[in-house]
Amino acid sequence: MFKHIPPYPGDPIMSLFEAFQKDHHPRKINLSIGLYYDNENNIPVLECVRRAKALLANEDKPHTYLPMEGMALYRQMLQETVFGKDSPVLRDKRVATIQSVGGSGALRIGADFLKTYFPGSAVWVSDPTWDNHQVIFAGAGLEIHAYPYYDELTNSLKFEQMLGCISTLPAHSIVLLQPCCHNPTGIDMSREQWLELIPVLQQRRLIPFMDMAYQGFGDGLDEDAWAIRTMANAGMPFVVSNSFSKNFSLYGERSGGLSFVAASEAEATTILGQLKAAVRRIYSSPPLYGARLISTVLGTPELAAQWDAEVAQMRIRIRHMRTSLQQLLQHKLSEAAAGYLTEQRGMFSYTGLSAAEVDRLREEQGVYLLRSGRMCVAGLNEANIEHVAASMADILRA
Ligand code: PLP
Ligand code: TYF
Repeated sequence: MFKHIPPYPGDPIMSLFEAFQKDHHPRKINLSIGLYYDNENNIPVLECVRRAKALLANEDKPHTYLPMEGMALYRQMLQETVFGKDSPVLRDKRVATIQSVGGSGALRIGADFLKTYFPGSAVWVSDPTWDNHQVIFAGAGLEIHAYPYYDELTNSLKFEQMLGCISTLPAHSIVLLQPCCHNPTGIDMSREQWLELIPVLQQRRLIPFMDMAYQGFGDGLDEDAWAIRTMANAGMPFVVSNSFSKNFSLYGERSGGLSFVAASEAEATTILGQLKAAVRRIYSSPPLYGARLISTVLGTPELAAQWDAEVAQMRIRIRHMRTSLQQLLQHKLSEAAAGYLTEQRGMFSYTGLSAAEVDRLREEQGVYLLRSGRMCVAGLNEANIEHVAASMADILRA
């Protein structure tokens, strides 16, 4: 019966992480998958989450179903986190938000929705982008193209080519953008560049799809949402997917959201209805526990302030690791241009290392990067950074 089914080769990032877990190298260091580790090399349980857990354990509420669109308080808190408390689009009730199964679930429900209501539209993603963007949009039956983004020669953004490409797209094309901490390059658009891009998106009647998985890891929770809020103020329709996996360190609880910014309250209500229908067709309703934890944190001012401070701690630690690695590399390789490390933002950096160099780092030194040269900077700590720098320097010198 099932003989014709071909084997699945696996997700390259997850497969590499599994190989890391099995590796017996005494000094192995995981800089591959996007996980935030603290300086003691642990995936943290945030203190605000720990306190929310204690509150929930006391309440001992039943594990009932959530509605299709998710928990009301979670959705409200999510909207305020993404769009800002005083957002005019929230005040006008022009945003339709559902709780999603992680950021990935938001991308998929959004992709399905767009495929249904804009059947002729293709999606444009940055070159390169997170592999799963392609997988998820292709899974929804959308045609995928790439716009220029990363310039290998200068390890920076090809903004003019990017803008040039997007300026030629047909109306209703879907343009996937990352508002902060670009995965995989770590290279973000500047505010000036967003201010050039947004009118093009608006005038050409394109559909921006803003995918935010690292809010708070760049410059701050509000700062990182600046492009989203600027688009909201421009009075244009767009889509936002967001994930709390990293900034709450709640990866496995699958907590995210999908928001459509519409032209009116009535339009937003209709969209919300169709998003609920989409959820019902696939998984009926989203998971409960992550939403309870996050809404408890964000709905309790003291815990919300603590979250903000803990996100700041994670952001500052990542920045510190960027500066330290840069200094070590510059010291070891006077000729090395390690400047990219502090120019790039968020968990990832594109190092410019070739696949062959990445293979040598892994095989000889136990240092795991993605073969694209992407490094998860959040895997560095005071105890392993010297080894990483020495290993990179050896390989770059050879
Ligand atoms: N979008 C980007 C750019 C990501 O890097 C990730 C990472 O996991 C996601 C979406 C998906 O988030 P989640 O893990 O919550 O599904
Ligand atoms: O890019 C990353 O490493 C993160 C984590 O299928 C991730 O976004 C990687 C692969 C995957 C899901 C999440």
